[in-house]
Amino acid sequence: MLLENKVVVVTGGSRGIGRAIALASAREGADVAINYWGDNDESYGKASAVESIVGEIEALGRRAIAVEGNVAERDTGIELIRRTVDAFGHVDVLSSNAGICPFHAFLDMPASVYESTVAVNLNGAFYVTQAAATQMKTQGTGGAIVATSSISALVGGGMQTHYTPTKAGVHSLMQSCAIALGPYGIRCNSVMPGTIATDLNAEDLSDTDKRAYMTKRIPLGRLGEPDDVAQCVVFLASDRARYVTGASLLVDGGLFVNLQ
Ligand code: RM4
Repeated sequence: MLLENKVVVVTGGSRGIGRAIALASAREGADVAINYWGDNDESYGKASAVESIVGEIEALGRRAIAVEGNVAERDTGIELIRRTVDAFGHVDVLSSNAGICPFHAFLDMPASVYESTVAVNLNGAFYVTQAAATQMKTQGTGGAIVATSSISALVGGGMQTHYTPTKAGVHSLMQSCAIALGPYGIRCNSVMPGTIATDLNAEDLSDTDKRAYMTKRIPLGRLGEPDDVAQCVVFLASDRARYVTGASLLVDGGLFVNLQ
């Protein structure tokens, strides 16, 4: 068990990649605190997405709490960590995963779309990382922070001019936090998912031509699944990566390197 008795905090943990990270962490022996925002629809049968993930984790014999809040607000991260410590006594791992990507053309993009994307993806990552690292420093036993950056930290998207800079920022945040937090034994790394089929891009990939184009560009021949990313997050969070900090791991099926 790679995360035996660890306490893992996952932002955006009720759906998509975050949900997979929460489940994978529980399967590896962790108790999990899940942040979610406005996810009350009954999208998983009778239960909401967050009730469903809490139930799945408890069915694995691990503990789970769900804390609602918009990570764009600084107090959300502070409250999330407080509630986690109240419930489980400590924090060992942060998966800073919450993110949005409302695809939009550049020239007519409203300020609200740009500003909300920056607020959630970059400001949110900064605030929740700060809150978790403060608790880890107080605990004095180190920790691991894994941020969900993206292939889009390295390449662009014509409909993602608001989004790609935030993912580059998250990547850079982890590099600087690795330096700032290394003295406390806190490791900071990022994963860079490629095109992973989730709610985030369901509408975009409902265009069958685009879905086929993206799939054709991927050397492994398929879009990614959330658990493909979650397994890499578990590795970076675990003691197997004990000497890895300031690093980033592409999880993209070879998409980034595939020019021809
Ligand atoms: C990723 C990449 C994918 C897109 C998601 C939303 O960074 O651009 O192609 O589907 O974002």
